[in-house]
Amino acid sequence: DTWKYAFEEAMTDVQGVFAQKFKEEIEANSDHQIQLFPFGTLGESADIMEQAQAGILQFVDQSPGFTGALIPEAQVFFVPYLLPAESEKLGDFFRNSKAINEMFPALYAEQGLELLTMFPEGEVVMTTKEKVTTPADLDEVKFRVMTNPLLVESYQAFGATPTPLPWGEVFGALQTNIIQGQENPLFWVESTKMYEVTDYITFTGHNNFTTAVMANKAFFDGLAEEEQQLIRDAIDVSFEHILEYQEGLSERSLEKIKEARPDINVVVLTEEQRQPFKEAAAEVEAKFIEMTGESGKAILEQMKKDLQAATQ
Ligand code: 6CS
Repeated sequence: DTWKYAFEEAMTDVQGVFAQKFKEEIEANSDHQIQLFPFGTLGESADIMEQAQAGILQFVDQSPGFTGALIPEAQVFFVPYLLPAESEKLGDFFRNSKAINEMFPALYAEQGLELLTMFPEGEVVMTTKEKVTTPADLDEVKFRVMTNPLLVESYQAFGATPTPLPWGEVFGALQTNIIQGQENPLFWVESTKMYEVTDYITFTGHNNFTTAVMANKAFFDGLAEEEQQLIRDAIDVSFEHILEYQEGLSERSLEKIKEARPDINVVVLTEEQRQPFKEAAAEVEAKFIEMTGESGKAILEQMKKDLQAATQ
């Protein structure tokens, strides 16, 4: 039989490389086939999630940036400066985190989803049309964020006018100046040519991009134990593969961007310049707890413990 797996990026992007490894592992170790659906083949992120919940797809990669409406606690990934921006320290966090591996699966299960893994996709940078070194520079800047209430809060706290949009609308909206900024990891800035429609790349250090892979839960629960193990093993191999694949990827992507757009401006905020952005984080954290109550608070506390254990 054929299992369908949709994701939010192109085949050659990070989610695509993960998915291709997963497919390779499943097909090498079983008679199952995996059919991959990259971005643009089945709709936006929200569409593929609906299809996975309905059981039309067996697997889906949806980033927490789009899962906030469904699972408010997933917005914890948008408390600024919670995750270290650099990816190096995140492998152990995602491998061992109790919040990720024990608490989140129960929340995804309530939505008919078997959470299989979460992994980092790289340091998030802002790309804008004007220079940004202070929150005041974001005043009047319509800044695109993923469709997630807490990200809206973050960018409000950063001084911008947050504009939630699905991915498919971002390039055009920048081109026509409906928005003037967006945030994403560098591989994505490069592969989607964000450098053609924005002129400044700013390293603020406020986040690393997290994504999540899940299965339709009824499908997964209906599998024999050996098949569930086959899937878990393929996920583990793909997880290690994607971390390795990303070593140096941000640096290489930045080089490619500079080659394609020699006059691009790259600004790395100093520790001092980051301070006002860091101060905004407390407000966002309070909002997160307001939105998610005890359940969110417990996840946030556990995440902090897990991060400390992984990064000390
Ligand atoms: O910003 C977004 O919407 C997209 N960013 C990444 C890195 N992957 C998929 C997502 O749709």
